[in-house]
Amino acid sequence: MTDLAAVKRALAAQRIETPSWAFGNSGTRFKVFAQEGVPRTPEEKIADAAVVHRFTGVAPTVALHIPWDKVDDYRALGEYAKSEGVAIGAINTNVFQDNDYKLGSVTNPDAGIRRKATDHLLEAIDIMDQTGSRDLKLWFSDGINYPGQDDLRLRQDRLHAALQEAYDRLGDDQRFLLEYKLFEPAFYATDIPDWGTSYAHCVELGEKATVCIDTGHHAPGTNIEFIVAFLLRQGKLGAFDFNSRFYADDDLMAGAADPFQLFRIMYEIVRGGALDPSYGINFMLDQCHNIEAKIPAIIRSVLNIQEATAKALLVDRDALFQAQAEGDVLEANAVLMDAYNTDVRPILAEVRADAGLDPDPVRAYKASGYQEKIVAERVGGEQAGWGA
Ligand code: PSV
Ligand code: MN
Repeated sequence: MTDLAAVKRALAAQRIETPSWAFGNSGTRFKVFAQEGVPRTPEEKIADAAVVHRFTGVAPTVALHIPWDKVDDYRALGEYAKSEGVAIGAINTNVFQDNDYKLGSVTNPDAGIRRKATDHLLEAIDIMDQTGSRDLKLWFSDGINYPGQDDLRLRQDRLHAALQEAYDRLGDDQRFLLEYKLFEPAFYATDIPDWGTSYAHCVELGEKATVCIDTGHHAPGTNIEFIVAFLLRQGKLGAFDFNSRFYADDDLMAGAADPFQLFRIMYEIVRGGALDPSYGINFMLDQCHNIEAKIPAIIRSVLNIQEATAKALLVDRDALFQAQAEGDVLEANAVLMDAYNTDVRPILAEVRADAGLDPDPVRAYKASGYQEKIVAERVGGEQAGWGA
């Protein structure tokens, strides 16, 4: 039997980090459709993130991406975030948008370019010192497009050297989140293509290096919950970048493409005792809202993760373990599916009501007038975003 009060407590304590870039304009290589009311400054992105937190109650931190969110005074930005009711979370590095990085950043054959990329990682740690951030998220677009283009093994050596330098610069309360991605922008060989590569580098570096699972960064059909279970067992899972994919790295709303997969992932988190923020996993979103309104899409993503989590918490684990021990295949599967097929929206509505929130955060956001306010106010200036 599941203890409903404990389920509600766990849901109330859950934390999800929003990404500053999801509030900006984004698109594909074919077109970026600008939207009205989109933030023009890091402060405006933080203000939008604070609104997501105000309506959901579980998104109190926002990740920054440097240099997209570059400011002169990060302490002041942190103070601003605090005044809005949120805090700055992970610092993301960007060594993929400079002409120098055509052949790679930290794995580039040119030592000068490797230096420049590594210096950016160190700069990001300086920023963490000012924002009080614990997490440095590293994603490298590095890789090659053609067999023979560069030496696969040497590139691993260069990668390790840069990671080691940044690792050595981390403070006592800081850590790495090392992300992997199967392909794109490199089409033949990516330097950190999978969790195993990320894990091996993290093990070599030490305990402050952990793996970040971006749910969109796998081959179709990959069993992501297995990766979660394995990394938890090794104490090497540091974070998620949640999003949905139908084909490749689609960056759609978490839970939109495959809510069952999200449930299976969250079940492994619950089963591993890793849901509570004190465990140290950073549950981040990493999404782009190309055609839909951004703030309600981010709220919807948070709700989808909460629903998957609620279902995972409802799994009758005693019954499940018993069926597993008895080799009762059908019963074990039925126990899991019973939880998945439960409508958890009423439970979450109660959790929100208990926290003084509207039970329906998307509806409440739409009724709040915030969207109309930012459309009216954010006129002129340059909207955040990238592309055409
Ligand atoms: C790369 O596809 C990625 O998932 C990394 O996390 C980046 O930092 C992020 O997207 C930015 O778009
Ligand atoms: Mn990511």
